[in-house]
Amino acid sequence: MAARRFVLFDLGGVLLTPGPQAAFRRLEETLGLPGGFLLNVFVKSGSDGPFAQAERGQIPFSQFVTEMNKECKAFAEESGINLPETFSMEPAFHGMFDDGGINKPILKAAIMLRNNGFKTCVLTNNWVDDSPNRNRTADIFSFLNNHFDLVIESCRVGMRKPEKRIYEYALKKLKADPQETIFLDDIGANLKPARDMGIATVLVRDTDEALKELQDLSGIKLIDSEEVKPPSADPDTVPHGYVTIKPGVKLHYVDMGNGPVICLCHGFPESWYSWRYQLPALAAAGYRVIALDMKGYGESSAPPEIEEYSQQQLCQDMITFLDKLGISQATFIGHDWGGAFVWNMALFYPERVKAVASLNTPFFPPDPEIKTSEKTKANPLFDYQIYFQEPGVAEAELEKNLERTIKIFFRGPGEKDKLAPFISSGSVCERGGLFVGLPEKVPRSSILSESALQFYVSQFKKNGFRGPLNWYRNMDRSWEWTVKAHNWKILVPALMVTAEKDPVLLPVMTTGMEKRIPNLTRGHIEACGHWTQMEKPAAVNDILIKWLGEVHSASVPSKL
Ligand code: CPU
Repeated sequence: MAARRFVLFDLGGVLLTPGPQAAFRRLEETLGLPGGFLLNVFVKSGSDGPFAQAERGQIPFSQFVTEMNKECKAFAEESGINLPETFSMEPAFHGMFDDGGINKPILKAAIMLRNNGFKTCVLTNNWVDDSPNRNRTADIFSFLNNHFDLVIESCRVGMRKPEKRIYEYALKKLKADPQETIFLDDIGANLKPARDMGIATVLVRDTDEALKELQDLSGIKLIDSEEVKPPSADPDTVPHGYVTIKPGVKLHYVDMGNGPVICLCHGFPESWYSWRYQLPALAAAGYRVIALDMKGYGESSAPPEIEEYSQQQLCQDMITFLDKLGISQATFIGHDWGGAFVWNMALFYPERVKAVASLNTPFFPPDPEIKTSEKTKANPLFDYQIYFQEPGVAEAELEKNLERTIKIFFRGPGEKDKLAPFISSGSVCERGGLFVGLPEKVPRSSILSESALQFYVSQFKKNGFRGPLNWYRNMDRSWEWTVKAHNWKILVPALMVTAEKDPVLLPVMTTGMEKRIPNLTRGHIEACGHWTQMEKPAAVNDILIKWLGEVHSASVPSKL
């Protein structure tokens, strides 16, 4: 028998719960109507009545409601039921999913199947929604379009379940055979024609039961499986933007979603792509997410001068970037060097910063008595930063074999292989190089897929490591700038997320941050090393979305 490789999901009642039938019951209860009244009217109106017409897209929702109200009145009269003068069935469709919403375990299963090479499809009977509530429908469909390979809406294709031709249409679009396909619906009558065609069907009454059946049919472990990786932004299809901040210098960014602006600032040696698992999740949560290639990286310009990468210059660049995009305020989230940078944005430009969050990087206020270069020399963990000072030296080592460089950097904590779990950041000067003593052939870590590795390599091919290393070469220039704020407080809403196993930015380094950031919120991720966003993407997304919701509560309703 052919292996099942395609899965069709019904929407209302399967992916969204509790579904239309529960909404009908609620309206019946509110109006004191006999149970099943509305369903009876629907059944009676038949396969050419207003509901079927709406589902085939022949009439929009508003017209369907007018017609259906007439039918309800006629049916009530016939059956001696008292309908209030003002009766309308429209409220049954209002907030139909407000009690529940997306069925998370089913969505998780759909994502896992897709991550395992299955093609996933939503097959829904729906209508053209011109109701005042249509923005919610828009949120739902734009979310589905991003999480499934295909979304088939009956009202767009002029056919509806249980007509056989809509199943044939779905199979043709997916290039699937019935024997390769599984279909989940909560209405038995919708499953019947599909089953007759040879499609495996699952009647969804109870989520756990349905998942068991889906697991057996697909052969993929869907229950009690490990944390599922959230969907990733794809460099080829995500929207890209470019802002020229001065002649010859541009910043490149990726731009997803709609709502209050969030700027994501990556660290060394990374890319906008380090936020690939955060972009779709934050966009779906109701934000416009801008993930930059920081100056010196990827498709952004990489001027050669060291001063171009001072914290003062980088912050000024960011202000110009916001101005040119017409963005007055944004929430800044940074990791590693991006974290150090966003703390400075909050300190020096609080007007432009709605809120600030840092992954791994503590807020290190400058010591007015001791220059940063001296402080760095005194910390053995930061010895690599001293090695990075001499222009050209680390460039030569890191650019020699880009694939090896990226494979060495991006490793999780305690990965058992011939390499040390992480490059040793100490004694680098003494060893005469960061990679000295490491083998020529290095295995790729499980946190980095082959395509992610190739993407990072392609990005560093463009401008090499000079710009990125220049971020380290402004220690005392940036110290002089920041020292005037050595005792200023950060009062914008702030979040510090520590990563238990980061070997360079240790959680303990954040002790005492509350003195300077009195309203600091904290998050902590266990068993997480330095590359937080790709090591623990679901945990990062959960922490960020919860905190963003608190910070933006007045302006952002939760989307789904
Ligand atoms: C690890 C070990 C050696 C060399 C490079 C790395 N991050 C990768 C992590 C480098 C880093 O240096 N971050 C800075 C950010 C600003 C504060 C100091 C640390």
